Amino acid sequence: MTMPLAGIATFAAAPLLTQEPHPHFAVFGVPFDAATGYRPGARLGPRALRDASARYAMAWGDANPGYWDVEDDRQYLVGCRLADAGDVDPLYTDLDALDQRTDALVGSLLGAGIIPIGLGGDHSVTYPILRAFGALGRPVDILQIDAHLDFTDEIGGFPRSNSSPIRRASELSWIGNVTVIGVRGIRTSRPAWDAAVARGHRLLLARDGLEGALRALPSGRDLYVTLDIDGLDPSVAPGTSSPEPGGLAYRDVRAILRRAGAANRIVGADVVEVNPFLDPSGGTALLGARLAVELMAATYLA
Ligand SMILES: [Mn+2]
Repeated sequence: MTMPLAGIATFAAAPLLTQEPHPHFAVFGVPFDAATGYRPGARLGPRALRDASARYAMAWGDANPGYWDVEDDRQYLVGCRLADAGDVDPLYTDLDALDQRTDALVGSLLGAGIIPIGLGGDHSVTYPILRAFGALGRPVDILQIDAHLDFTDEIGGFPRSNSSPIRRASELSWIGNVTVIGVRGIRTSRPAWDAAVARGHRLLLARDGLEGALRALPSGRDLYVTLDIDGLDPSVAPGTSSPEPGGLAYRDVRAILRRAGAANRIVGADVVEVNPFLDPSGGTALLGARLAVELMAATYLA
C-alpha cells in the first residue's frame, strides 16, 4: 500500500492477528475509561493511537526493512513481525467481564509466545493485563513511567480506580519489583508513597533526571513496561486526563526504554491515558504511537 492512511486502521498498518505467521508482537486495545477520576475519554485512545500510527506504517514481516534512526545511524525492527489483535471488548463498568476478557486475549497471546502491547484506556487497564501474566509462570518486574504512583490502596472503598492499578498488581504473586520514573506533582498520596517504599519499590522523581532514571533501572529481569503518557511533560503530551507540569522529555523516555530493553527481557508493555478529547492537534496520540514503536524497537533489540 502506498498511502499509509488508506485501508483498515490497524496499528502501523500491521496485518490482523488472524494471519500467519505468528508475530513477535501483537498490539491490542483496551477501550475502557470508567476508572477515570477526572476527565474521561481515554476509552477512545486505542482508535486515536491506531489512526496516528499510520505515520509509522511499515512492511511488517520477515522482509521488514524496519526503520533507520538517523541519530543513532542504526536500523531498528529489521525482520520484525507485528500484528493487530483488535480490542478487549469491555462490558460497560463490569470489572469481572473486563478482567475475564483481558485475560482471554492477553493469555492467548502469551500462550502463543507473542509479546502483548496494550493500548489504553485509562491506567486501570494495566491491572487486568498483568493478571494475565500469571500464565507465564515466572516473576515479572514492572517499569512504570508515570507522573503518579498509581499505588493508592482504595478511594472511598473502591480498589480499582486509575490511581490503584500498580497497588493491585503488586498483590499478584508473580509481580516482583517495581521501578517508577517521573513522579511529581502536589497530589501524591503520602500513604501510597510510604507503602511503595515499604514494598521496596524504586521511586524516581522527575527531577532525578535521566542519569538517576538509568541508574535505577533493573537488569536481567523479565520486565513489563507500563507507559502512562502523563509521565511526559504536558508541553509534548497535553492530551491526557491528569497532566502534571515538570515532566519527562521525549528524548529521555526513549533513552530509558532503550536501556531497559537492552538490560532486560521486556515481556509486555502498554501505553495508557491518551485522551483524544483533550488532544485537538492529535499530537499526544502521535507521541503515544511513536513510543509504542520505540518500545517494540527497544524490546526487539535484546
Ligand atoms: Mn498512571
